[in-house]
Amino acid sequence: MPSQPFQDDGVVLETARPKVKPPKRYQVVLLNDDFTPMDFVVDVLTRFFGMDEAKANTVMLAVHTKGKGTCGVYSREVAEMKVMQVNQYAREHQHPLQCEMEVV
Ligand code: TYC
Repeated sequence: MPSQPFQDDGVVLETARPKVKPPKRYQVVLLNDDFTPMDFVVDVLTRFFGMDEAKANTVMLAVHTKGKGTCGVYSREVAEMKVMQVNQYAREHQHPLQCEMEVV
């Protein structure tokens, strides 16, 4: 049995500080325009954002009336991919639909 059972060899213990911040999140938004057909926007929302028909209709009408609307919130990489896919799909179909991402 040592004479000093709590001898710590001079080691100083400090409370650990968190070294990393949680990663930022990004919302993917659709912008309204006067030319993209409503049916096409509903197709985009079901195809790329996993919405059912009813939810896609609600979001499409919100974008149509308010000018802009959120499709979902993702990591930067996933949000970038969705924006690229939606804009490419819209161009392939000759629609001016615009999709963007914004940090939350
Ligand atoms: N405003 C379009 C129309 O009346 C429909 C529309 C909705 C377009 C949402 C884009 O992000 C959009 N045909």
